[in-house]
Amino acid sequence: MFVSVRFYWIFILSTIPAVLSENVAFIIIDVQNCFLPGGSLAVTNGEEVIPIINTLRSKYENKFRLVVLSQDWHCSNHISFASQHNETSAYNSITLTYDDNGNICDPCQTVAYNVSQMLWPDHCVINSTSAEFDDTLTRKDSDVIIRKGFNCDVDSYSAFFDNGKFSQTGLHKILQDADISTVFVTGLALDYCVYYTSSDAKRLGYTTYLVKDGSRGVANSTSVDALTDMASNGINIIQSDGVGAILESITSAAVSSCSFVLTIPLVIPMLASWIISGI
Ligand code: VGL
Ligand code: ZN
Repeated sequence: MFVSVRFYWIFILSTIPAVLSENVAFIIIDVQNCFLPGGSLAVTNGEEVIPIINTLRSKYENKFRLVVLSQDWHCSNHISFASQHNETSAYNSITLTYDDNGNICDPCQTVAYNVSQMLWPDHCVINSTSAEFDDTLTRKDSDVIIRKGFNCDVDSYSAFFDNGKFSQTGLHKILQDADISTVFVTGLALDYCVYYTSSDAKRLGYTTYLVKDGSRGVANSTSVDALTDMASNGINIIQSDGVGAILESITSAAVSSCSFVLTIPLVIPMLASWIISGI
């Protein structure tokens, strides 16, 4: 009896950290050499996101249950590279056609999906230096790395799905398995991969915060459009100095639900043991 009561208390107390720790993931999109100064698809001022992301990590590391880094990871003849299309140059858009299995076709017997594709300079080729994360970006062994865009025939702006929504990267399952309900998204580029990832996160049901100063866009007009669209879809656009207060409010909500949840297993046995022992 003594042993089982002791195990009971150990079990109850061991659940406290799990109930108290926030269900929050910090998602860092594509902070890779190819998108930084000197890279083939350098985002203007892209390097400015690095100290902001590193500061958020160092200040709130213990508040993020998961830190996720996505990595654009393309075959050398990727369909999104202008070099693979004779008549069209980079930064022009084309339409790609896919059959009902999600295989690219041209010509197609029947077109099942049309996917608009912006053509890019060659970038982030698998295993190249260009695809590596920036050296100064803080990283840990526990970071979750999500590679995307390695199917040569379809692009993948979002860290959740490819652009045709033919396949998942596995990120949603990883977040679900870790019981994540809130995500903070940062990185490059605001008007493409950050925008698509945040939009999918919100659609998948996560409370989504886009940390605006922790992100930079390829172009101003597409960045403005992306921000407007995200805001209208319920994504919270915030600055990095607002992250602390949001995490605090998530913690206090967790503390009150923890106290409530623990009332039954803690108070009832306590009262019972008082009654039994005649107090
Ligand atoms: C990206 C264009 C092409 C991005 C990736 O990370 O935003 N943009 N590939
Ligand atoms: Zn890419």
